[in-house]
Amino acid sequence: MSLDIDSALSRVLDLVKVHNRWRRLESINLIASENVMSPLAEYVYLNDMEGRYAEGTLGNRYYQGTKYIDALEGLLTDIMRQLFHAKFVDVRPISGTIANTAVYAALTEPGDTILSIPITAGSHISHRANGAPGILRLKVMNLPWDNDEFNVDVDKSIKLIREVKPKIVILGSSVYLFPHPVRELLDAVHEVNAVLLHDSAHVLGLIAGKAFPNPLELGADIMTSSTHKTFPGPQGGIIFTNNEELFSKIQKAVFPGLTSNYHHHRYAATAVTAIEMMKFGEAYAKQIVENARTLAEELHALGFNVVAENKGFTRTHQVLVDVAKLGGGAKSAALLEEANIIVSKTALPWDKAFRGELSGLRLGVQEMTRFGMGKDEMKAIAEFMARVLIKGEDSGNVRKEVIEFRREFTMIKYGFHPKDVGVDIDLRILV
Ligand code: DSN
Repeated sequence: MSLDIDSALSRVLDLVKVHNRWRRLESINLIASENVMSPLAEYVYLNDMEGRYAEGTLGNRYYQGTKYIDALEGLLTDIMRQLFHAKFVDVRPISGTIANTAVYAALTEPGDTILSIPITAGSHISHRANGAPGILRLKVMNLPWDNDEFNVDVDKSIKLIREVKPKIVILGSSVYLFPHPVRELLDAVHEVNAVLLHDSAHVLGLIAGKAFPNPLELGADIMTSSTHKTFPGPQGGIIFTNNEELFSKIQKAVFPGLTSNYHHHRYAATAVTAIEMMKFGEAYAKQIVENARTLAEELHALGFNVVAENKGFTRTHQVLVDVAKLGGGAKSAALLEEANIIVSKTALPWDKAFRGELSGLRLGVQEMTRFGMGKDEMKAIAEFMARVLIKGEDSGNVRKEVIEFRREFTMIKYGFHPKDVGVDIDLRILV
C-alpha cells in the first residue's frame, strides 16, 4: 500500500497540533522529569546552528564556520560556571545519560564496580547494569537504602564502600525527595580512591534557585545533569567538576568518545534559561518546594498514602504516593491520564522489583509552578486526583473541569518573552 503524500503531511501537522493542545493547554502535567521552556528560549531554539558541526573542543575544531558557535559555547560554559560555582563545565553532552556514560567511560575499566541507589528506590537507568554501566561491562551494586529515612543508609554504605572499593559512587536519582548524603560518604569514597558522582538531573533548577544543596559545594567530585527538568531548558546534558584532571579525561570521553555533533542549536536556549535562573531562580525554586509540600499535605488529608510523612513528605519538586491499595501505579496513572492529569507510575523501595506491578505514583510540580500555579491550585489538583482515584468518579467528567481549570494557566512565569528583548512577536506553538 503506498502512502498518500498529502494526507501523510496533514497527519503530521495534525499530530503536532493535537499533542501541543493536549499537553500545553489542556492537561495538568505532573511528570517530574519534564518542563517547558520560556517563550524567549523557544524563540531562540530554532536556529541555523541546528544543522552545523563543530567537532572538537573550543579553540580546536575540525570544521570551519564555527566562530559564532564557539562564542556561544564559551558564553554558555561561563554562565554555567557562575550559576553552579564550578571551575570546569562541559556543555556538549546531548543528554544526561550521555553525560553519565562519559564519566564512566573516562574513569573505569570493564569489570570495575560502581555503587548506585537501588532501582526500586528511584535510581536512573543510566546508573544501572541494564543501562550504560552494563554496556561498559561494569559491575553495579546497590547502596544500602533506609526506608524510614527515605534515603541512603550512611553507615552501611560506608562499610560497603570500604569492602568493595568501587571506582564510582553515584548519588542523585530519578525519585528524589530528600538530599542524599554527599558530605557523609565523601571520606570513605576518597579513602578507596573512588570518585563521588552526583547526578543532579532532577534537582538542577532547585540548585540554581538555592532551594537544594549544591553537591559540588558539599564536595562531590563530579556533577552531571540533564538541562530540562526542574532546570527548564531544552533537552540536553552537562557535566561539572572542580577537578582539572578528571575534567580532561571526561572531555575526551565526550568527544571523540560518545558524541560527534553536540546539537548546538540548544546552546542559545540553554543560556537563556540559565540567565532566567539567575534572575528568577530563587522565587521559582522556593515556589516549587512550597507547592510540592502543599500537594503532599493535601493528598494526605484527602486519604492518599503519601510517602515519607515522618520526614515532612518532600524537600524537592516531587511527591510520591503509594497507590498499591488503589489498584497500583499503572492503573492509577492510566485513570488519571483519562482525566488529563499526566503522571508516571514508579516503583517504591518496598516493591520486590522494577517489573510487574509498581506501587507508586511520582508527581512533580515544577511545570505547573512555571505556569503560575501556587498553593491553592495544588489543593485543587489534589481534589481532582481524589475524585478520580478515591471517590471513583468518572474520569471524563473530571477531565472537563481539568480543561477549564488549566485554561487559566497558560502563560509561563519566571522566564523571558521575546518582547522583553525588543522582539515584537506573539510567539505561539502550533495549536
Ligand atoms: N527517566 C527520566 C525520569 O523520568 O526521571 C529521566 O531521564
